[in-house]
Amino acid sequence: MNYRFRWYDYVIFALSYVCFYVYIARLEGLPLNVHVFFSMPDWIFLLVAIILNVWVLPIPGIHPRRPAIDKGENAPALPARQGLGVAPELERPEEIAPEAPGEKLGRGLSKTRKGFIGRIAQVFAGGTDIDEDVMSRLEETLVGTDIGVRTAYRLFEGIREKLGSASMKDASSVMRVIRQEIAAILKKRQSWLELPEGVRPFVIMVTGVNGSGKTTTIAKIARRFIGDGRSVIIASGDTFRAAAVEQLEHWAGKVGADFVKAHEGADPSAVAYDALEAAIARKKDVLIIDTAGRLHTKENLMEELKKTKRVLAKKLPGAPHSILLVLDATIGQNAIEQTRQFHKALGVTGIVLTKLDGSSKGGVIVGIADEFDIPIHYIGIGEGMDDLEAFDADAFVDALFLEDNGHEAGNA
Ligand SMILES: Nc1nc2c(ncn2[C@@H]2O[C@H](COP(=O)(O)OP(=O)(O)OP(=O)(O)O)[C@@H](O)[C@H]2O)c(=O)[nH]1
Ligand SMILES: [Mg+2]
Repeated sequence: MNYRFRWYDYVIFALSYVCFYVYIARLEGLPLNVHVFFSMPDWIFLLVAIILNVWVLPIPGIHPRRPAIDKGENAPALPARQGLGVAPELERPEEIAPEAPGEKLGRGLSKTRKGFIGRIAQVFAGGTDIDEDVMSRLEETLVGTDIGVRTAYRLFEGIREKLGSASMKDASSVMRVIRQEIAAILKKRQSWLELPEGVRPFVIMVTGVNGSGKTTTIAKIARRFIGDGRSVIIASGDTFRAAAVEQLEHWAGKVGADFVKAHEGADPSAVAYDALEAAIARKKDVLIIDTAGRLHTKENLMEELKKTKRVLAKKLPGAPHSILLVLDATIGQNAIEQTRQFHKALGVTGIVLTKLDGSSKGGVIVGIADEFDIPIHYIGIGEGMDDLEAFDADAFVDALFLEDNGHEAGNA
């Protein structure tokens, strides 16, 4: 397990050894140039040394330290910090045993598993040899899935090439090759959203069409950061609907983030500017800005988002450090076109694919990963605050190829 130590942890650690030295030095009569503490009893130094040590070291039961942020399956299970206004229902009850790694993801991907990998597996259901007939059915099936036509052909060519170079002519060998090809595509896009040292506040602008899950995802991300001990401030750039501002304020309160209030109809970029000023003044680690998903026209929306981006950069060079695009997996291939449009207008730096739990069209993630050189940071697999996972390509592929009997299809 990785633990996150701050600079002052190292200082305190060093200090504890200074105290040890003073204690030993006084007992043994070693040279000691510090005379100021001479009236204190020796045991005080030993006690201070022990307390400082315990403060720094992760000791289960006494001082369990928080794991480092976004390290795969550890991250979602992070407990929320006490005293930050976290609603009781958001906390994971102690007595409920945590799900085994991958179990939740396996459940979340069950529909996509059937709708994507299940369809491919059907091609080989007859158990016949892999002849030209089967291969052309495979090609047709791939084109018919949600990965997009271009990716389907690329994937098919990759499979054919691999099959040609080796004598793998049974169904399980072909499934293994398909699995490898999909894993290779997804792996290129695995990149967790880490806060770089020295960037404060780290500004995240969250974009995406109406209803894609932006606001919910913001709350989930904020909760993860807060669970890791970071301070978060949230602002609503979706000022076109009073309900949108209220929804975000509600979530900010629940996860224990500060909220910059904006009134309905306010200029979204002015709200973003004020929020950034507040984040700087309050020395927050992270600022997350929600944006509108729909305006009168698509052009209006993109212009508004570009303006917000410009205003942020003017106030703080380098901001926004992350432009997240939230995509709804239930819309399938349309997510590819949405990515194209948002990326062209804004230069998206990371993707969150939501609602995988409710979609059989999650195969679109392969198309997005294949077509765009944009990291996929998170996937949403439910409406709950813990139902956001850092995208882990291996775990994702394992869950995707999980068979109903719990075995993995196409695994070597
Ligand atoms: N099942 C499931 N539902 C989700 C997920 N993420 C978001 N939702 C639901 O999707 C609906 C829309 O989510 P919002 O967060 O309001 O979406 P939005 O993009 O902010 O929407 P607008 O503000 O209208 O543009 C809500 O009912 C969420 O609970 C997910 O990963 N899984
Ligand atoms: Mg919203």
